[in-house]
Amino acid sequence: MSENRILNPQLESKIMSAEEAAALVPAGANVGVSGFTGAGYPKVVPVALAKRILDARVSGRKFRVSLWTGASTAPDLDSSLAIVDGVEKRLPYQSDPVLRNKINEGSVEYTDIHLSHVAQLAAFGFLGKLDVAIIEVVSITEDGKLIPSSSVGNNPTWLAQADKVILEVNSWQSAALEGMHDIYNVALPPHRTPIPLVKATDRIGSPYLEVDPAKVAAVVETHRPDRNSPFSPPDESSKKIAGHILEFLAHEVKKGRLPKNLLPLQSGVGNIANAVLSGLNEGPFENLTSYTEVLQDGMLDMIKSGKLVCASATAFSLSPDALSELNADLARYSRNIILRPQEISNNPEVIRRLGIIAMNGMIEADIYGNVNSTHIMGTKMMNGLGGSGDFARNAYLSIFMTPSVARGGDISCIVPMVSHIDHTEHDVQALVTEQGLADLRGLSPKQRAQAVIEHCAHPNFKPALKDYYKRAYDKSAGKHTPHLLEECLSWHLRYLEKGKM
Ligand code: 0RQ
Repeated sequence: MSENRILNPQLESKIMSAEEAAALVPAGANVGVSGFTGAGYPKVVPVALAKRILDARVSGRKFRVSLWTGASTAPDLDSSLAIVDGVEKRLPYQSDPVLRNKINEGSVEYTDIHLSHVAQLAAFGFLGKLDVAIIEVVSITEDGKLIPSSSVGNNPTWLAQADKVILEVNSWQSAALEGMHDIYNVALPPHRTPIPLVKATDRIGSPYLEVDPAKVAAVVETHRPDRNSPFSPPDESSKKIAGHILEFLAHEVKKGRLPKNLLPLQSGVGNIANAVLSGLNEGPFENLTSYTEVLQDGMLDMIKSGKLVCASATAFSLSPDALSELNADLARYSRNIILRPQEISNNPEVIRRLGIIAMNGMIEADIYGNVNSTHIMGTKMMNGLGGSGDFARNAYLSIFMTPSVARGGDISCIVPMVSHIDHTEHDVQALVTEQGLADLRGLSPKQRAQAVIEHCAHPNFKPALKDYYKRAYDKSAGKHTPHLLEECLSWHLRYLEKGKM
C-alpha cells in the first residue's frame, strides 16, 4: 500500500491479517458491522469469518453470529455469512437474496427495526450485549481519530458499545471523504436535549469517529471497492409515477403550501425513487435540498446540475458508474454533502422540524391507504421497512409509490386489505401509481377508499375493487371503514392458489 492511512502508532501496532482478526470473533457473538446500502461495510474480515464458520461446521461444531448493521450491505458480508449458515440473527434491514431465503425458510431470526431506533435499543441493551464491532474507516489520524467511510450508519453506537473493535482501513475509499461527515452523539433519556439541527445544511458535530484505543483488538488493511448495484434506466411506469409526483408538487407550490424550492426531500431506494429524482432534475424546481437516508445517482446528478444545493444522508447508494464519478471528483461534492449517523439522518425530531417531503416505495396498499412495504403475500420478507417509517410518520408530506400491478399484471398492488401493515393509513398522505396520485390528506376512510380506487388502481382491477367497496359498504355492520372480513384477503389467497389475483 503506497500511502500510509494508519498514523497512530498504538493502532498501527495492531495491524494483522483478516484471518487473524476473524479469529478474534467468538462463536455466538453479537457482531456490529459498519455498512449501509452497499457502502462502507467491512470487506475482508466477514469473508474470513465465513471461512472460519465453514471450517467449524465441517468439523461438526456449530458456529453462528448475530449481525447488527446500519442497513443492507453487500454479498461479501451478508451472502458470505448466510451461505455458510453463519447468521443466527440479523437486524435492522437487509436486501440480500441469500439471506432473504434463509429468513424466509425460518433459519435466520430477523428483527426489522425503524433505522432511527436501533442506536437507542442497543444502548439500553434490548438487543443483547455487543461483543465485537467490525468497522470500515478511511484512515486513522495521528491522535487515533477515525475518518469515517462512505456510510456512517450505527458506527458511533457500535464503537461505543462493543467490548472489542476490529477496524478495516480501506485505502480504496477516497481520502477526500475526510470532512464530509458530521458525527453527533445523541444523549440517552433522561439526559437528552434538542438536536441543534435546524437546516439540512447544518453541521453540529465532529468529522471524526472516536474509539477507545484499548478496545481495538485488530486493524486490517484493505483495498476493496464498495459494491453497489447498477440502476436500470427508468421504465415507462416509473416515469409516469415521477410525472404525477412532480405535477402534485407544482400544484402544492401554486397553492402556497410548499415554497418554490420545496422542502427537504427524502427519497427511498430503487428505480422508481431514482426516476423521481431524474424528473426533479429536469423539472422547474431550483435550489432544492435533501434530508434523506441514502444518496442515490439521481441526487448526484442534481448536485452536478446545480438543482440540489445540499444533500444530507447517512450513506451513498450509487451505481458503479456514479461511484467512480463521485470518487474522481469527491472534493467538489464534499461542499454539498453531509453524512450523519442514522440516528440523526432519520431522526423524527429533525424530520418533523424540517418538514420533509418523504417518498418511499411500497409493495402494496389497500383502499384505505394502509401500506405494506415489506411482506410478499403476507408472510415472506422482502427487505425490511428500513427508514421508511422514520420518515413517513414524521414528514410534512408522506408519499408512497408503486406500479399499480406486479408480476406481469397478475397482482394488483392496490388491494382490499393489505396482507401486512408497515405504515398505517394515519402515516400515509399520498399514494401514487402510474395511473395517478391520490391525495389522502384530511379524508375519512370512505373518501380515501374512493380516491385510492379512482386514482391508483389499474383498470383491470378497478371494477373488482369498486364492487368490493360497494358490497362492503352495503353489508358492513360498521360504515366507518367498511370491510367484508371473510373476503378482504381473498385476493392474496387467489394469487397463492391460482397465480393470479
Ligand atoms: O419481486 O424481484 O422477485 O421480481 O417485489 O419489487 O417492483 O422491483 O420494487 O425495487 O422499487 O422495491 C417496497 C421492496 C419496492 C422497496 C420495495 C415484488 C416484485 C419484485 C420488488 P422480484 P420492485 P422496488 C429508504 C426507505 C422498504 C424500505 C424503504 C423497499 C419485488 O422500496 O424495500 O422504503 N422498501 N426504505 O415482483 C407481491 C406485490 C408486489 C410484489 C412488487 N404487490 N405483491 N410481490 N412485488 N409488488 C431506504 C432504506 O431504508 C435503506
